[in-house]
Amino acid sequence: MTGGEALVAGLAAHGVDTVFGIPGTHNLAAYAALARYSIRHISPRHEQGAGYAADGYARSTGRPGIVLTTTGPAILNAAAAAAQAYSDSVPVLFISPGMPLRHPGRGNGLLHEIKDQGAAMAAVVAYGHRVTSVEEIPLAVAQAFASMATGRPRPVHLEIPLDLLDESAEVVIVTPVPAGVLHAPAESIAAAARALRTAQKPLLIVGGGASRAASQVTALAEALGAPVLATTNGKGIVPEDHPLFLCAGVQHPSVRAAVEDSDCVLAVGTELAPSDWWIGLPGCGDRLIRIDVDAASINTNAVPMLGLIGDAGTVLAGLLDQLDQLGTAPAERVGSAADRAADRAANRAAEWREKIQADARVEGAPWLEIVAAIAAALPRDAIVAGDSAMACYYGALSNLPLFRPNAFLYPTGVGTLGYGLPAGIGAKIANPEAPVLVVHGDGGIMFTIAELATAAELGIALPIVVVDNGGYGEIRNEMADRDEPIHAVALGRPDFAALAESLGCHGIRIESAAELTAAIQTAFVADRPTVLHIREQSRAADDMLRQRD
Ligand SMILES: Cc1ncc(C[n+]2csc(CCOP(=O)(O)OP(=O)(O)O)c2C)c(N)n1
Ligand SMILES: [Mg+2]
Repeated sequence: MTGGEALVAGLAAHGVDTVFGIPGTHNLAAYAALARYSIRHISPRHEQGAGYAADGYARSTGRPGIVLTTTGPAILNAAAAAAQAYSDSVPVLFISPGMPLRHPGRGNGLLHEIKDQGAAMAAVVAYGHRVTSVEEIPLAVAQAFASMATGRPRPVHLEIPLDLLDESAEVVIVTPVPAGVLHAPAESIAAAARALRTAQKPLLIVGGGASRAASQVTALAEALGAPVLATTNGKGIVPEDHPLFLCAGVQHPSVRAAVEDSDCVLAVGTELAPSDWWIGLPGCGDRLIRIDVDAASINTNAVPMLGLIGDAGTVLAGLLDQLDQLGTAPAERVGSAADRAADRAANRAAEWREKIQADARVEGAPWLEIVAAIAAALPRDAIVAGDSAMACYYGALSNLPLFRPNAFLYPTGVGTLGYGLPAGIGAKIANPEAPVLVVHGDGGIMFTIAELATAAELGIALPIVVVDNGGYGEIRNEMADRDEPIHAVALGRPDFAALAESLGCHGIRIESAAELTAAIQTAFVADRPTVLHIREQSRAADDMLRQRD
């Protein structure tokens, strides 16, 4: 086999069905093999788009997304996507050729040569590896998959010297070894169960690390009568109309108050990071139990009284067993007493939900009409891919209810722009039956606008809502808040509908929130993607238009 075929055979052996990439002079041997192994190739128009699409594919399936680029600028174009996937714990395998095996590495000036490609990528992924023989390629692929399937899922970069892709050798394809799960010690689980059982006012906080443990999370919340908060990446793990669910998004003052009011807080699969806790996490270490698959995270941002290192699903199942053995408090065990305990829990949750959702409505006020119009068009199994725009983090995050894990694909940690559209494409490719919707600001969508052409080529029914306030609204507001000159934020108001049409999509100008619901419903069954362009009327928007005059 050539190195290119060894790579592709290795991917096929790991069940890869889709690759997002762009061909180039240095990766042709890999492209030659793709078709032979029936792997679908998607052609985003920029490598950054390939990276975000693979991220959306991975988040929405739990299976690694695969990116294939050529050398130098091509793989560097994907680096922001690798960093985003790293910060949000998403398994994406970035594959690129590298300079030839025997290469002095001191600036020979080969095509696409950069100073240290491997080091640049190693800086933003869990690990990067450069193979040194064709025979090693299947093993390196297997190692990458094993790493992404064990512990905290994070991206990997695999570099294959460009001459090895064309070289031939006898290779042995390495097939996957089923990954084990990480268990917390039984005595820690028992201690956690006792603390939770004796708590009068327990609270759960779930993050992206609990995505694959949705049924256990809901069962635990119900067993304890504990209300549930979700971080951005935890949105949808507990269906948002569940009586014990409080809110997705933990940036609200009343969320802090709810944490302060609880006597035992269980945080599952979350870093408790400032990118979620914008106004800070209240001190709660003495009442905090954490479950995390990553030993390095168990004490990060808050040192818990009890840390359980293990897979969320396994540890939660263990906790449920222990709680069963402990039984309920005798007075609450039967009949009407049990009903009263459940009522008390539901009432406590309802009180907090009201307070937190009131905060969320104040924060999201300018976007509530749009968000409600979107909500009215979304079936229960919908997936929403958002961008770092105010309509998403002030509007949709806490005010748009979603009902399945990983239903909200959003660039949380690194907070990149240009994520939503390609991530939505990746999710739709992976879940053709599911309704997938994209929400973008007018600034962020220009970062990856070229991917409209990709979506059009694929003929996918993908509504893309562009909330246009004339520029970088968040940054404009921050400049205003600092009493500093407002500049470099106005972007004019491109005709996004016409732009969409020119790239092969439908494009519609939406004049009112009322029109939006019906337009989204039509877009969900259309023969191609639809850009829904909303020109927002707001102080920020007027202000930005004036600047352009
Ligand atoms: C890659 C990248 N570059 C720059 C920024 C800084 N930034 C954060 S929000 C923002 C404005 C985004 O504008 P838009 O998408 O229109 O959303 P709006 O703030 O108007 O709601 C900018 C420039 C960023 N987050 N990511
Ligand atoms: Mg904007």
